[in-house]
Amino acid sequence: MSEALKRQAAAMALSEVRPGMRLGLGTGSTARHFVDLLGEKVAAGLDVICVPTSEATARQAQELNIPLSDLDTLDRLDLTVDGADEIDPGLNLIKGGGGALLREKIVAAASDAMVVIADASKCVEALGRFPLPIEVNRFGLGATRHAIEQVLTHHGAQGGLKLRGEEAGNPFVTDGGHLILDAFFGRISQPEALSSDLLNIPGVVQHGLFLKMCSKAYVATPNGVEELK
Ligand code: ABF
Repeated sequence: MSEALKRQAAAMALSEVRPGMRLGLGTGSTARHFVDLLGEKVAAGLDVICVPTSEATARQAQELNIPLSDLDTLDRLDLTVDGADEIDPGLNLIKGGGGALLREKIVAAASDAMVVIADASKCVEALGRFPLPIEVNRFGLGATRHAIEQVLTHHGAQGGLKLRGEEAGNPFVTDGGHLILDAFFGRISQPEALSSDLLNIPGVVQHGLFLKMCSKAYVATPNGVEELK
């Protein structure tokens, strides 16, 4: 999907931004368009304060002179705009392909509304085609991995578990200093149960299922941007 279409979805989300808003800024190539467009509005005088979901987004926002804060200073946000890896018909999401899922979830949970921007390739009938990212503490990795594998078996995962970056000999490390295990399901039939089973494992920091968190999605198609809610 072209960058131009992603930018159209980002522009639709931008139309929801009002002066004085406290915004969460997502991560990824689609969210990057939103931050770009927001930077133009800020340069033209729009007054907003933003919390970034990654160091990468923070750098981009700083270059654009977008005022930044954090969730120590602001305990609630009005709106978060972020991308996604998968969107189901109920607006449940898989996120974390970009490795920023923990901060993305903290920021989204602190927001009154979460708007997702994406291209149509992200829409699925059921979550799970995209490997589910699971952020884990480095300590006890082997034991955590074993416990996650048992959960995968219980939930009928069709594939295994891969430590992100392991094949390249360079494990991916998140902004929080954790590792990511990607779980290959094929189809997730009980996302709520899977979510709680994963969070019951002590070494699991967070996972990329965002259930009932997204209030609206702008999905770019070759025929225009569709609003889903
Ligand atoms: C973030 O960026 C992630 O949660 C998701 O993994 C990814 C989507 O990236 P893109 O917009 O580049 O497809 O939103």
